[in-house]
Amino acid sequence: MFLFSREVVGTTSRLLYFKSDYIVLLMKQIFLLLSTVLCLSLSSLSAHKPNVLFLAMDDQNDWIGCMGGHPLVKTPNIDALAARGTLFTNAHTQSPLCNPARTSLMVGLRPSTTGIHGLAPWFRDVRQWADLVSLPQHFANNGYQTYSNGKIYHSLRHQPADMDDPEFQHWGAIGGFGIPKPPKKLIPPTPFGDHALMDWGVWPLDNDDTTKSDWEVASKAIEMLDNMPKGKPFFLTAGFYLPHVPCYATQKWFDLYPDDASILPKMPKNDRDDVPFSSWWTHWSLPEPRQKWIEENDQDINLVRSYLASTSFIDNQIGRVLEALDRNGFTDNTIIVLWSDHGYHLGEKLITGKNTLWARSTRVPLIFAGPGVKGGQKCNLPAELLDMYPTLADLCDLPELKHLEGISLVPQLTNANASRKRPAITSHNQGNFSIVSEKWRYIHYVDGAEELYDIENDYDEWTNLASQKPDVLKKMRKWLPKIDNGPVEGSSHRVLTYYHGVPVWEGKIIGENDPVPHDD
Ligand SMILES: [Ca+2]
Ligand SMILES: [Ca+2]
Repeated sequence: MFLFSREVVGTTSRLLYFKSDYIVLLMKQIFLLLSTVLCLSLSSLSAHKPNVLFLAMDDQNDWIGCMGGHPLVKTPNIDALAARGTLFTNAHTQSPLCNPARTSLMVGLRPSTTGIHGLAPWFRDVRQWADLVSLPQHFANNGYQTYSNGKIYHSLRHQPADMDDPEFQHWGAIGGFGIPKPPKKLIPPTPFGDHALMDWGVWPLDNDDTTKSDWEVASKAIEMLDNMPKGKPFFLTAGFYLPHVPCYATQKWFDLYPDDASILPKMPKNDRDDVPFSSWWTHWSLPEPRQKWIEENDQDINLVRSYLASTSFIDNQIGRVLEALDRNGFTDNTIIVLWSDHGYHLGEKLITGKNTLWARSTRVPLIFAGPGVKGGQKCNLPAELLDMYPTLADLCDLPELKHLEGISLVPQLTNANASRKRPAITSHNQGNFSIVSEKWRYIHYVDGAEELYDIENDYDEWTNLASQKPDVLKKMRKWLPKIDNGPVEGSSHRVLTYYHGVPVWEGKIIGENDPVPHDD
């Protein structure tokens, strides 16, 4: 219309032209003004969004002061965080193994859905899951700057070159296991090939923590906080490697614990007499020594003390990062979440390591603190690491992603007694599940064998009640996931399959009369 007016000759039409030109200009200005207001309000909205500090421990079981898992453990910084936030005392991993556990919590899907059961593959290499929006990507898509330090994914420590959509926008410390490393292992050769990671003890000897890789993970996170650009909210991670083996710590952390049997967990020698034999299939042959080897080689006190020392050292690193958060004035507007990917046995049920469906493997620390989280709460309702994704999205008012399999814990973060009907479910390879309610742990193995523990009265899960409580079994079985996918293509390491009644561990058939490896 305006263009047409321009082409008409004559005073009236010229007037029309000027009028219309003025209107165009006016509309342009209004549009500009509106866009500026919109941009300003969006950026101020995003500037006021809470930051997220995502803190991870590796293979940390419930031996944390505020969780009561070990009477002597010293974790003052984690306990202080729990005291000003909400601690989930009945939180469980979705898998007792790094890759499936971490993939699950980072993409919000169960291992029994993705088929990621082993230490391989990396989920982006699976065509079906390559484009999943991970937790940090969801934050990046909504105006956050994302920062990675240390171990968050199982094996990803830097940005893959061929990836358009980065896992994180900024990469800090890579970290690593057992760095610095002693010139040779500190303990005697272990079964299953004397694996380099199966080691523990005082190292380095100079009592200097600053050369340790987890010190560097904390330091880099601190440096990022000290230099954080203003104006955009951040999602910053610090993923620590300890207390994953090798459990090396300096002498000062060992000095926190007596060098005697008082630090050992209780472990009745006959504890597996009432447990199905198929429980052995989930950890059939592994580098982690059985308790028999540990005792024969006089390593029980040494291992437990090394694990406890490592936990206290990591607690100290967490304290350093929290101090930097505070010093930079971020504490009031930052949601802190602390988690571990799964637990670890230190002799209970006659083994060391993970890969079981019992409490020591599945029960993990899970603490939230910050805006929107009530302080000083303990929530005993079941919670899953899978819930972190929808919870953080909910707390930061990000768009809801319908495909996520977790449930937001925001109701419990404001009221620890808010109703939650779903139990916590852990799987370890196809067909093996643990289901935990407030009162019970139910375990179902791939061959149909079952266990049941009254976790309210039998915290250590010593007495299998499966044969005595048919009604409870019936109720718990209803929670077995309907989706139970086998290992995805490319799966390897700690993969168990079971076809036509034949268990196969890492590609080798487990014979009906085969003795348990390294146990006899
Ligand atoms: Ca782990
Ligand atoms: Ca028992």
